[in-house]
Amino acid sequence: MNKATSPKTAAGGASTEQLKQNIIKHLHSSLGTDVNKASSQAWWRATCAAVNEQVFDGLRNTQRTHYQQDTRALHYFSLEYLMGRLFSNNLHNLGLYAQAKQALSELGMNIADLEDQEEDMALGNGGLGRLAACFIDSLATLNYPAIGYGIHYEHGLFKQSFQDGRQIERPDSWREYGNPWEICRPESVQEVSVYGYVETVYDLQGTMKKVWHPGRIIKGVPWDIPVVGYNGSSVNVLRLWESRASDFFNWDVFNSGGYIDAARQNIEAETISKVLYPNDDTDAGKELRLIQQYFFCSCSLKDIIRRYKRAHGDDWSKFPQQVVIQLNDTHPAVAIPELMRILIDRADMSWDDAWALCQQVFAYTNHTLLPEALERWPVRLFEKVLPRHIEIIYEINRRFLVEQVDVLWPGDNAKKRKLSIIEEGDEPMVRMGHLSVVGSFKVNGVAEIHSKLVQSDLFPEMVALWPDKFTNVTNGVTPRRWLKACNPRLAKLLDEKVGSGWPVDLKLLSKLAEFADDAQVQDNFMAIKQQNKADFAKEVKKLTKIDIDPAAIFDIQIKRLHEYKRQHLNLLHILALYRRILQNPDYDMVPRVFIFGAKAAPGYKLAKEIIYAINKIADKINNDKRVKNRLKVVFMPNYRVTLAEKMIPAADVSEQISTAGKEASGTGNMKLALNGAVTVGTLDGANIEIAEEVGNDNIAIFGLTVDEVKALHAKGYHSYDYYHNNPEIKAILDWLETDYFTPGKPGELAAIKHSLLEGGDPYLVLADFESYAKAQQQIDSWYRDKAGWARKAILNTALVGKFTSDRSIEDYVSRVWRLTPCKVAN
Ligand code: C3B
Ligand code: PLP
Repeated sequence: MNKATSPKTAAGGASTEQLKQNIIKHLHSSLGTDVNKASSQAWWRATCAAVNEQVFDGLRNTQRTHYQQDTRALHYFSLEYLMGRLFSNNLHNLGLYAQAKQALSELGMNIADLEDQEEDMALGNGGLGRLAACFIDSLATLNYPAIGYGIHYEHGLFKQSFQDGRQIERPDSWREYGNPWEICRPESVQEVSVYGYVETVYDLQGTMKKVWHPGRIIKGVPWDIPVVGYNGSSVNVLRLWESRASDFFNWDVFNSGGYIDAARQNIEAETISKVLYPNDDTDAGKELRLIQQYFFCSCSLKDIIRRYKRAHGDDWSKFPQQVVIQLNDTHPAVAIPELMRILIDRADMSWDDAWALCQQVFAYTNHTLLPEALERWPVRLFEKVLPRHIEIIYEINRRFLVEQVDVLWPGDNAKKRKLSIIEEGDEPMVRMGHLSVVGSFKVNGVAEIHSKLVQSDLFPEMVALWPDKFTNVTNGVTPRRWLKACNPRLAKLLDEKVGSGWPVDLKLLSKLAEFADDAQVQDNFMAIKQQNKADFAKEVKKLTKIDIDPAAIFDIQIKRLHEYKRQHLNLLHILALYRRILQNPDYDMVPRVFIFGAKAAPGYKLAKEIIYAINKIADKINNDKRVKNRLKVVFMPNYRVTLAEKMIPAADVSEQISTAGKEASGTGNMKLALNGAVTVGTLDGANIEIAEEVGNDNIAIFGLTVDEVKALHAKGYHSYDYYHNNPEIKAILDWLETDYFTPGKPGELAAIKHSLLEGGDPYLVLADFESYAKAQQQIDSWYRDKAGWARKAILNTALVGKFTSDRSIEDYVSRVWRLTPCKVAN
C-alpha cells in the first residue's frame, strides 16, 4: 500500500495482537462475560468498545485542535441522517479492518457475523438523508471543522416485510439495547419553548419589547456520534437531540394529585423525538413535525451560541466569520426566525443588525421541485406553536416586500403576492422555501439541470433580485463506503491498477480506462462482478427463497417507491417481455433478473399498489415454466443502506428512469455506475452529468427531455392516445384488470392502469414506454458482446470520479462555506 495515501493505523497503530487483547479486555470489563460464553452480540460490542478507544482519542484530539485554533466551522442542519451501520465503516476509515478481521479470526470469530449484529442507523428516508451521511464522512476525511445536527429518533425508518405481496410496516428499534457508537452529553442539555403567547411590554425608556410566555418547555439531550474521517485524523461529531420533559414531573400537577397528568406531559415531551416521519416528500400540516423541526433547530442554535460565547463572550461581531449553517432542504428553515428571536429578544440586538448577521450565516440547499414537497405551514399552526416566530416572519416578509420587491417592481401587486413568504388564501400559509431564500446568502440545487430549474422555474424573481445568490453543487457519494468497503474485490483490483490513492482522489480511477480493452483486465473485472452476483444470489435465496442465476443480467432498481421514479414503467416493460415470451416461445433474449428494492410511505396508496403488483407479477413469472428462466423478478424486502451495500456491487444494469425534470439529482445512480453498472436512464438530474462523464456509448439514454416534457404538457398530454395506438401497451394494461396475476380476484392490480388512463398519467409513463423498451433492447444486444460489455462496465467505474462527495464538499467550501482545512495532530 502506498504510504502517503494508506489509512494510518489509528492512534497508537494498534496491532492485531493489541486488538485481540483489547477485545478480550472489553468482553471482561465492559460486557461482563468471557470468551467461552460470549454471544455474537457481546463479541460485536466488545470489538466496538476496542475500536472506540481509538475513535475517542481522535475525537478528543480533533475537538482540542478546533478549540485551540478557534476555527470557522460548518453546521449542517438536517432532519435526516441515513447512516447505515458504522462497524465496518469505522474500521475501514481507521485503517483497522484487516487487523480486526485477523484478530477476530484468531479468536475464533467471523467478522461478517459480527457485522450482522448491528442494526442500521436509519434516521432518514432516502436520498436526502444518505447524502447528509456521505457529506459528514467527506467533511471529516477532508479535515474540515464541521458538526452535523439532527434528531435522535427513537424509531428510525420502519422495517418493511411483505404479506401476500403487500407491504407491512413494523417499527424500527435500532437502539433497543443501546448503541455502542454514541455518547450522551448531559452537560450540554438545552431547553426549548413552545406554545404560549406573546406580550408587548415597554421598558423605562419607552422602548417596546416582545416577551414570549411559553406554554411548555422541553429538554433537549444531545447524543454525539463520532464521525471518523478516512485515515483517522479528524473525528467530527454528529450531534442528535433527544427530547425529554424539562422536569421529570410537573410538581404542581403532581402535588395536586395529578400523577397521571404529570406523567402524560412527560410522554408528550418524549414524543417529539419518538419517530422519523416516513415520507420522503412532505408532512407539512402535522403539528408534531413542525415541533420536531423547531426543537432541533433551537437546541442546535443554542449549542452553537454557547460554544461561540465561550471563545468570544458577548461580542457578536465575529459570529458570521465563525459560523456557517447549511439548511438541508427547508426542513430546518425555522432556524432563521429562531436566530432572529435569540438576537433581538435575548441579545437585545437591533433588527437591522440581527438580520445582517443572519443573512451571513445561513445557506440553503433545495433538493426537489415537486410541488407536494415544497413545505408550506398554516399560519394558524405557527401562531399556536411558535407565536413569537410568526411575528418575526411577518416582519421579515414586510421588509422584504417593501425594501426589495417593491423597489424592483414598484406597485406590482401580483409580484408581491407571488413572492410573499405568506401565501394568501382561505388558509394563509408560510412558504418555507421563500423564507429560506430570503434568509440565506447562498441557495444551491443538487445537479446542474436541477439548479437551472430552481432558478428558471421555482424562484426566477428571486434570481432577478439576487443573481449571485444562486449556485449549483452536484451531489456525490463517499467512495469509502460505496466502493472500498462494500466491494472489496473490485477495490483490490483498483489498488492494483490505479494505485491505492483512489479512495481520497477518485479521479485517479480514470487510469483504469487505459485497460478498458485489455482482455485480462476485462476478465478480472467481469469475474469480480460474477462473484458479487453469486454472493448476492445467495442473499436473494435466503431472503426470498427465489433462485436466480448469476449468469443472467442483474437489472436493479433501488430507491424509494414514487410515481415520479417510475417503478411502474419498469414493471410494464417486464410485462411486455413476459407477453412476448408467451406469444413466441422461442423469443430470444439474454436471461434477465429484474430486482427491486423500495419502501413506500405508509400513507402513499398507489405506491403500495405498485409494490403489490410487482410482487404478484413476480410470483406468476417466476413460477411459469414457459418462461424457461429468461425472466425473473425479485422484490427484496426492507431496502436500506445495508442491503444497498450488497446489491450495488452485484448490479449489471442500473435503472434511473424518472420523468425528466423530476429527480433533482439521484445518488443511487452514482453508486451503481461507480461499481460498474450500465445505466438505463432519462436525461434527468445527475444522469445527465453521468452521461457526460462516461460517454453516450456507455449509458442507455431514453425518453423525453425536460424541454420535451414541458412542451408535451403545454400542448396537452393524452395518455389514452398511447393506449389506443400501441397494441402492446393496450394489452398489458388490460392484462392488469384480469385475474391472471391474482387468481379469482380480477381488478386487484387495476390501480396502476387507472392512474395511467383516467388519472392522466402525470409522470408520462406511457409517453416514454416505447423509447424505454428500445433502450432495454439496446442493453440486451450490448450484453451479448462480452468484451464490449466488459468495456462499458469498466469505463463506468473509471469515469465517474467526479461523483465523489469529496468533490461536492470542495464545491460547497469554495462556493458557499469558505472553510479552511484543519489538520489534527495525533
Ligand atoms: C432527494 C431527491 O429526490 C434526490 O433527487 C436527491 O438526489 C437527494 O434528495 C439528495 O439531494 N430528496 C429526498 O430524499 N427527500 C426530500 N424531501 C427531497 C429530496
Ligand atoms: N436509499 C438508500 C438506502 C440509498 O443508499 C440511496 C442512495 O444510494 C437512496 C435511498 C437514494 O436513491 P436514489 O438516488 O436512487 O433516489
